[in-house]
Amino acid sequence: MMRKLSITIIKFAAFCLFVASLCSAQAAKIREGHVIPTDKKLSKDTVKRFYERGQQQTYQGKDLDTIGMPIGGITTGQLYLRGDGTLGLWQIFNRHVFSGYGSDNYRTYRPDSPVDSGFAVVVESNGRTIAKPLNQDFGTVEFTGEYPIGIVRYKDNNFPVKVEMEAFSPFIPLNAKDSALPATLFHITVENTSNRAVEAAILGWLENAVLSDSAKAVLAQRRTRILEDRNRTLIVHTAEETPPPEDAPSPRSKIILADFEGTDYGDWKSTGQAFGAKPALGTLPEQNPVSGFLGKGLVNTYLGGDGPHGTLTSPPFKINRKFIKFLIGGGNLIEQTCINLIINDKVVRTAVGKSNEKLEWYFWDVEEFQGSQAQIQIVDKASGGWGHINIDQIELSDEPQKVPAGPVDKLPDYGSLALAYDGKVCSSSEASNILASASDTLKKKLSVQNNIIFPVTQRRSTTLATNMVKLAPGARQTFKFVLSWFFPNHEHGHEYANRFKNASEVARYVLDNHERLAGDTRNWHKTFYEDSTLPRWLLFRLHSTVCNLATGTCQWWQNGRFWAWEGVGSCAGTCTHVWNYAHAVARLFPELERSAREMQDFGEGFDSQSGLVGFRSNRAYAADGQCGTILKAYREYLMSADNTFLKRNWPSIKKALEFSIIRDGNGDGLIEISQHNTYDINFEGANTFVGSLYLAALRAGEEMAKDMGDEEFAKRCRKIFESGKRLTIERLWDGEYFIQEVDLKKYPKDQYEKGCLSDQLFGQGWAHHVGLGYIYPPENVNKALQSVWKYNWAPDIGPYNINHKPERWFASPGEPGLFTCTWPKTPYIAEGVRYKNEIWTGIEYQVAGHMVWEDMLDEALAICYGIEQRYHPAKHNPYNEVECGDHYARALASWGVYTALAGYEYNGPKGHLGFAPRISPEDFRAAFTGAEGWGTFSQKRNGKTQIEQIEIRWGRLRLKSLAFTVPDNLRRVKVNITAAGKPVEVDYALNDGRLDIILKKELVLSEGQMLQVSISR
Ligand SMILES: [Ca+2]
Ligand SMILES: [Ca+2]
Ligand SMILES: [Ca+2]
Repeated sequence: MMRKLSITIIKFAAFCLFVASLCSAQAAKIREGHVIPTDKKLSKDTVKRFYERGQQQTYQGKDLDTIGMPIGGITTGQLYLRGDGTLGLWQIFNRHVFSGYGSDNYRTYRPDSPVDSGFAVVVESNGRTIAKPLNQDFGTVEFTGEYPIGIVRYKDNNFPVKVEMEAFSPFIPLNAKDSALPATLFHITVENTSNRAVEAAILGWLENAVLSDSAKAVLAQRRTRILEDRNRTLIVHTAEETPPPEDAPSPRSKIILADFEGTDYGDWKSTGQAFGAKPALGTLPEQNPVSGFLGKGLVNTYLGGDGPHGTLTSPPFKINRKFIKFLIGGGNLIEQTCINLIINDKVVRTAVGKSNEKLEWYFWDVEEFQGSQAQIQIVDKASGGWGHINIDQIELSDEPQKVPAGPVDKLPDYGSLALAYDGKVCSSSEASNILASASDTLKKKLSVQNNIIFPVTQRRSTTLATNMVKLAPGARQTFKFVLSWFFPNHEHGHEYANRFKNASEVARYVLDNHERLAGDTRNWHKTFYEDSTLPRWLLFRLHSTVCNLATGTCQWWQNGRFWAWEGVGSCAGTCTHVWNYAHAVARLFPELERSAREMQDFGEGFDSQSGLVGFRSNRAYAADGQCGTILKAYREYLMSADNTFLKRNWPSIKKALEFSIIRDGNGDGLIEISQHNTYDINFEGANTFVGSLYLAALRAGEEMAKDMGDEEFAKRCRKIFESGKRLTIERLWDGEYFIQEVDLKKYPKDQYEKGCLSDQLFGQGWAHHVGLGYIYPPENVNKALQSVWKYNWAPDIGPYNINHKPERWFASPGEPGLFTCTWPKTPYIAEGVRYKNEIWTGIEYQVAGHMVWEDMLDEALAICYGIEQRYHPAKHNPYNEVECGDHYARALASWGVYTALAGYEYNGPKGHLGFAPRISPEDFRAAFTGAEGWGTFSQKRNGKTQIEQIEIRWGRLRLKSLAFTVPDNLRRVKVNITAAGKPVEVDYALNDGRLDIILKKELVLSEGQMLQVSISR
């Protein structure tokens, strides 16, 4: 053993010498165990496929199961359109849903559907009426979804009509309010495919799910009405406190079923280890303080920590009161840390804790079970975080517990839900006849009654049946529905509650403005997907992550502040270092990002004394987040129509940059002290992960200082930047890529030292995105990115992950992916940077976007295609790129790839727009956004001329200057410009293939107008 070790040491020393001797040379020998092939096995055919324009994707069969496309308005909750056109998830009730830290998010499953709703097509043909629900059992079902628009097609050869359902929530870039409507539009088109006339109608139904989470803990009733106005019909669901019965008998005295004050559990039976032999006496060892229980004893399964499992079951007892009340605390894991009421071996009521050690009152309405024999079972089946439950004082009572739920109208899931049909419905008797034609299961749950009140513990759905429409063979008819919701009692309120008072108002707004809302949404879809020359799969992938805005990840508070988790319910506070990667929101809805800068980074999270930007709106420092905040502020300034945002925030931005300069210490442009960062660890010593962000931030600071007339600060930034740039090459360049300067003896944990970090040029990518150019010499940048590709991207992550297990799996063996960090040339550091062996789509997009700027197009597309393969619906929901939680914010980095492909540069306040397409520059077309409008840009080259066209499809675009690229061999060109058909006077200059054009007079292009630039030899 000793001998073997010393040989290893000698080998290691020799290896180190060898590496040292190569310190400025090219590729060193690749370490054994670094089983990432340098040959990426990309055949010519595969690469060709990356670039093909291709078709819109359509899925059917098993592939439909995983699909869950967010279909509600941005920041209004999370509602899925499932692959078969049914709705899923239904997280619109302000409940904090935590989708997990990531270990189990990358799994194959069908999203559930806790709320009953749906549509059915009704056909009368040959005197027979048949109602056929629009779901997976229809026959052939096909899903096509390019966010924000989902289309589901239904066909059955034995059925006389086919149906197409188009579903979306209005989504209009730069119009955040109309994109943040708590509503979904459905256009259901029925086409007669038979050769005889038929009559057709649509049934639409919706459960009253108001108080969906509180139902079992409050005394309330649900109310459903059917309203008709202006040729429209609405099902309106609400709820309210149950009025006290008028001549109610006085309550009987309560019965205490268990108070857990004894020295054992009495006649309750326990299994497993979690409950021990007797009730706990308060807090258990290593547990946070437990409170809220009565007397001295309680059930507390933190016995030996969260690990143990067990059950504790009461003897059978007779339910002889209207309510069962108890105190509950501990984990909120459904079916895992819970208390159940069991009747005839069935769980009829259940409750979980709130991940809180304080016990709180909870009650079940059990009036319907009076007279039954029942048992109570307390369950601990969990071992992870919050894997325990606390229970005390179980009582039978005729009165519900008033505290702590509070008034019904203040509950988070209090509000209203509506389903509106834009047209006349048939009478309730006709509707009943139609319902009679439905299957028994459908019939049983639907009602067409138009004014009902029922206890909140009951589940009821209400139905609208549209008037029957005659359809000749080949004829079609579209039925328009709006689903809307209004749940204002979010902890911070909803922006939408400033504009509406209930769900029916929302539905009416959507229908009143239908033409514009649907028109603008389809216009964006057409401009982005259909009118583009980019590969359709790539457009799908890069836009798909934008749907994260319409999930539990993102919120828009009533005070106007945009706020986000990292992933759904996971890690709070619009984390600065995670949002460093996210470009989509800033480009599509810049006002939301501006609010996050202004109200969080330079607002609640800002320490104006020191300039610290708390990275979760707190008072904690993250070095990458701090520098990234400067870059984001610069980007938000560039995406503004004028300089008012910068003017208001410049003192804070400057102060925040000075905070980083102080961390640099000697102003040499390298930050060496401890740097907490997005890998949830601290880097020690100079490195280009934080370093490149710092240098790019200094450049952004210089530009902003100049625009604010602060020449002195601009000069200071430039001086530090120049020094940092020089020293980085001197000290951190290893010949192939950038390394970290660190003493591993002093800091053995969490560092990467001579490893190859995929994010090593994060700040350089940023610099390109905001038009700051190179912060390091181009040849080093290019070589380093080549090395990231060579050493960190695997066509199959399996072999490497078998050697080096990841903390969490976000890719499976057989799938491609880019590792966070590897050690291709020096020994693997098992204790090195955290998450090193994981695959994060956010990093992949960050690197791919940067590769596009460096003209490494094949590599960039291979990385994106790898994500596309991993998120094929055969395996995973293509709309849900996971990391720490579902719909992870970092994935919004995809927009950086998109803007890079166009070589997009924009400065709103200065009226500057430029393009340098990196993909098919001879024939390129893509959508773009500005501060006040969006449209499509195209470039066509032939032998003699190059034509650029900028067409505004929405809003307006103010222009003072333009920039394009021409082929390298052109030295002199002639430029001709027209706007809306009229000539425009310009000055222009050509330098190294870049053509800069200055308009002699500012120009505003409005919707529908086009600017054309003809460049000829
Ligand atoms: Ca007790
Ligand atoms: Ca446990
Ligand atoms: Ca320094």
